[in-house]
Order: sequence, then C-alpha cells, then structure tokens
Amino acid sequence: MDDLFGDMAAGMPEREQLAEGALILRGRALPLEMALLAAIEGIVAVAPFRRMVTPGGFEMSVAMTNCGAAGWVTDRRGYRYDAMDPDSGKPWPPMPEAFLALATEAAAAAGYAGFVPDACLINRYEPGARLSLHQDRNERDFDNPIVSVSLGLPATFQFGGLSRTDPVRKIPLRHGDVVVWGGPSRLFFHGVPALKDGDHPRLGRVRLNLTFRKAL
Ligand code: MD6
Ligand code: FE
Repeated sequence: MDDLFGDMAAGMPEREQLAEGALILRGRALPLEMALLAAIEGIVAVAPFRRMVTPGGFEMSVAMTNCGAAGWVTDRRGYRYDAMDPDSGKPWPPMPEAFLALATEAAAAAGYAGFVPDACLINRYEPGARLSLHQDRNERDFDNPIVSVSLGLPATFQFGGLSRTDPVRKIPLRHGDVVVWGGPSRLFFHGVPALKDGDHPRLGRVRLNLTFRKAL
C-alpha cells in the first residue's frame, strides 16, 4: 500500500527521525511518481544501467547510472565522481526538473534549506542484489545532506553509526519513501541486504533508488 493510510496502518509515521540529522519522509515522492519514472526512462535511454566493477575487481550486483553535472563511478582505479559517462565518453544526462524539485523540497522539509544537488546516482536492484555496508565519502565536502528516494519493490535499509561495527537498525523503505540525512549522521555506515523477490505494480521485479548529492 502506497497511501498515507497504509503507512499509518503499518505503524509508520509520516516523519521519522533515524538519528540526529537523519529523517524519513514516508511517501514524499508519490505525488511526483509519474514524472520521476518518465524522467528515469529518458536518462536510461542515453546512459543505460550497467554493473560497475569495484577497485577490488568485483562486479556490483546493483546496476547503476547517473544524471547531473557529475556521476558516481567505480572501476579498478577507484571510486570517484566524473562529469563523463565512461561507457559513452559523453556527459551524463542533465538532472531533470522533477528530480531537482523533489530533492530540494525534501531537503528543506528535513531542515536543510538551500540544498542544490549536482549529482544523482540511480541504483537498480533486481531480486538478490545488495549493497554492503559502506560510508558515502567521495563527495568534496560533507556539509551537504544526501537525499535518497526509493521506488518499486520494498527493501530493508541498514543504518549503523560512524564505526563499521556499530549496531545497525533495520528500516523498511517502500515505494515513494524519501530519506534525508546529513549533519552528525552524514558519514554513518549503511547498506541494503539482498532484495527480496516481489512484483511491484509499476516497476515489476525491480527496486530503484535515487541518491542526490552535492558532489563537486
Ligand atoms: C539504497 N542507498 O538505498 C542505497 N547512501 O539503495 C545509499 O547507499 C545511500 O540511501 C547515502 C545516503 C542515502 C542512501
Ligand atoms: Fe550510500
């Protein structure tokens, strides 16, 4: 169920603080659902999803693409932001207006007024795909928050602390949920365990996640 009643029936408040500086806004992306999905189709037509290779030589189970002035990439040389799509040699597609509007509005609602992302990483999970516990630290400064939008199949989000061995909370993220985090929790470890199979009415057997950052 995507509606507010569904969330409330499931015991999920509309706003939930995860940690200092980190907030879940349940269903915040739903009003823009169609615009977001159309924009993603446009991006993927120019910069298709691909499974990148980690510096250690492992192919990631999550497929990725980007839009905006900078895109997150990984290969044998390391993790970094790059203005160019390495597969095409051309700039990443521009950030769609609906993306920018949602990221800016959600950040402001969470207390981060003036956030203007220049990078959006789009993650595609199929059943079994996972993202192991990590910190997001390839951005130039950590003063800006990250805005994260979940679409499609539900996932469990693992949210830890500043140390890899800190206890991890498990939070369900569903279609339309937005997480904003920055400040004291900006460098907290987090991950997504293997996606469970399912069939989402709009996206089928897929979860998409958009993460907006100020990377440059
Ligand atoms: C995901 N998200 O939800 C993976 N990182 O599929 C992330 O790794 C992430 O959601 C930084 C900030 C927000 C995030
Ligand atoms: Fe991350």
